[in-house]
Amino acid sequence: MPLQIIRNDITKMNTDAIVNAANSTLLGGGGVDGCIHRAAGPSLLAECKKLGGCETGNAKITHAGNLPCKYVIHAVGPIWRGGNHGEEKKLTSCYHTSLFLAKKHHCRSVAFPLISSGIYGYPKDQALRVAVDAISEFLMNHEMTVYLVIFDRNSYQISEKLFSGIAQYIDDHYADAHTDSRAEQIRRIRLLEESHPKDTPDSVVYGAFQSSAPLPGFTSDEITRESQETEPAASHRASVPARGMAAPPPPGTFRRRKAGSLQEALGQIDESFSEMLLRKIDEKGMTDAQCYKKANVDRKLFSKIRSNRLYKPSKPTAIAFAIALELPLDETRDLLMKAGFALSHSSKFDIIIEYFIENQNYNIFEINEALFAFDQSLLGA
Ligand code: AR6
Repeated sequence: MPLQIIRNDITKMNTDAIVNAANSTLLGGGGVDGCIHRAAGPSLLAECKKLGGCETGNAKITHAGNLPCKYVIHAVGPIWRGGNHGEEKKLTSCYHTSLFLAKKHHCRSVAFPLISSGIYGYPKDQALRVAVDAISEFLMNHEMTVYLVIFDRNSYQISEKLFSGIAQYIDDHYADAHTDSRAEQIRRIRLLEESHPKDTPDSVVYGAFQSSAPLPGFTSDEITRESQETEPAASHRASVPARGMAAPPPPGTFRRRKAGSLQEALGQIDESFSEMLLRKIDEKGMTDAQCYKKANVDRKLFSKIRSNRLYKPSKPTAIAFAIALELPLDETRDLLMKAGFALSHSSKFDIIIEYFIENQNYNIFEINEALFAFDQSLLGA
């Protein structure tokens, strides 16, 4: 995953470089600076003494002493003076300068603390925004794995408006799903069994669902509705062949066939996740790189998905692509279904995703900020 937000002590990070939130003397101090110098040992200070300090918004690199990383990049963030003294520009410059220094030293992975958000008093939600924007902008044009390391829960804040908007949305939707009684669940299973009787020996079921159990959080009604809704769209899609392959077979979520050879059976598989993804990238007029970068997905993983038509992504990866493609909810569900997943109101993670899609906010990094704030897995891979 090109950008990850994680909780850790930055001195424990085994990345090529870690970034220090230093002051302009570069001679050590409190906060993360103190932790890094203590963990690195005296050789770090000895090297810093030779650097002649550093201006605010800039960064300098040293070796890392006893730390597990190879380099320490000492970045000097701005002191918060109300926001009208070029703080944002200087903070952005800290991230960009550090990232370019890392690149120059062939680092493939870098870990940042939230620069300026401690002793220097930068409001935490704004410091996070600047960090995520600056790093994601860099990642649009460069290959690197960047970690934003959050030391303690209190040092991480998303904007109050966003937080309360999501909390309200979760409250409204989570409650619904949890009112389902056991009787209701049994009723749904029965319904599904009626619409999808158990296989007889001479028949086999192909399609998005290969078992008679509904996907977690998916009701049989939803499945029926889904199959009705997807049919016209799927027949339209059938006329657009996926790259390098024949047009997908005719639509239909459930199809019942006489058993034949395994090879014959496998030939009947619907358009796969990978095929649908590539088709949608083309339909949106995006390049592959634009899509996987917007999805916060590593280039190598994307190549695997592209070259293996039966690749099965994790749910966060599948959703990441739906976000990158800016798909509305119904199409997001279609794409997820190809990977065997659904969106459910029994899951906070799913509700948060739904919140962003309904609000047409497809900024994956902002979504990840929110997911992290609610202790959920992040999107991408
Ligand atoms: N790992 C990761 N993050 C940490 C760690 C750690 N071990 N320790 C603290 N943080 P700060 P600043 C977080 O105050 O605001 C020093 O004296 C912390 O929770 O370290 O840029 C320098 O010498 C906060 O979110 O840096 C400068 O004089 C973030 O790191 C001045 O402080 C930054 O907090 C720089 O102040």
